[in-house]
Amino acid sequence: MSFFSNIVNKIKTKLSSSARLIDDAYLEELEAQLIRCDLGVKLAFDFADSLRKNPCGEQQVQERLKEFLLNAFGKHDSDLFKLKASKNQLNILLVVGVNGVGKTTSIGKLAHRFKKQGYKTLIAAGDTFRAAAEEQLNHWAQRAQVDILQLEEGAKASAVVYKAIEKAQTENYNMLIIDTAGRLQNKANLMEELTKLKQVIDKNTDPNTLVETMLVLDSTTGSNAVLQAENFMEATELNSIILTKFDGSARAGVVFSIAYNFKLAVKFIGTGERLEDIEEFDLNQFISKYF
Ligand SMILES: Nc1nc2c(ncn2[C@@H]2O[C@H](COP(=O)(O)OP(=O)(O)O)[C@@H](O)[C@H]2O)c(=O)[nH]1
Ligand SMILES: [Mg+2]
Repeated sequence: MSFFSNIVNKIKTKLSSSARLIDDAYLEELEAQLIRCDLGVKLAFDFADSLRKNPCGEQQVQERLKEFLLNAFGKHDSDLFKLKASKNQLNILLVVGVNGVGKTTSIGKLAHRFKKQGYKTLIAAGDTFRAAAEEQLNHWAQRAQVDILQLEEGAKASAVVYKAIEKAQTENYNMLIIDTAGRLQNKANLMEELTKLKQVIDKNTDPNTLVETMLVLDSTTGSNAVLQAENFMEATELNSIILTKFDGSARAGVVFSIAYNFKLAVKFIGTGERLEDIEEFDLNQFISKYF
């Protein structure tokens, strides 16, 4: 049974009334279930409200939710979820997120993916805080067979980013993916560093460069992912999301919650630990799969 029919059926079993039109008790239970499924309070309330204003029978709830989500995320703009990279320009992906969400792994997978698509790809070891981080990124660079830029121990992340951009420009790379630290001495330091890295990028690139800050979120953390998104948005402008660990206990709801609350599109989904385990997000396919 799919994720959303599951929600609707749970409500049916709980409310044994066979009322044909949804009532207040039904709507309250629906809101609770949607929140439990990580769709977020705002989306759950707004959807219930739309049913209140324009009631329907229980049978139609699932279809109405599907419609609501498609409308909310721009039925006419499925492009929203697509990374607008092109080989005719330099594309820079600044990958941010807390420790352990899967930044380095996703960078390895993306590098592999873009290389296969014909991009000249460089990855930059911007997580200079943990010694093991560079080694791990190196390992991924080897697996993906792409070049890596790293500086001597103790170098600053901003220096890594500066050098990487310089290398990308002079050696005609068209894809640069930058790893960053997920934790520094404290949150303020981390946010300050990310702001600085973004400034270095903006200062050293021309308007023909696509610069995309991608926040990596672990889908298994549910609503905690939403809090992380809020924190990072305070520090820097985010452009999109990479949602990892979507294999196993997939929590589809969080995709919608984030997109709905922050108008941030999930562009890639990590589905495992292998090099190939990353997919481009496809809204229509995603909704069909879960309804
Ligand atoms: N199952 C699964 N594990 C993942 C995925 N992405 C990352 N991981 C695992 O999550 C852990 C942390 O990943 P890492 O890339 O080091 O996170 P970082 O600290 O954000 O750089 C590692 O054990 C990865 O193998 C995914 O899509 N699926
Ligand atoms: Mg890492």
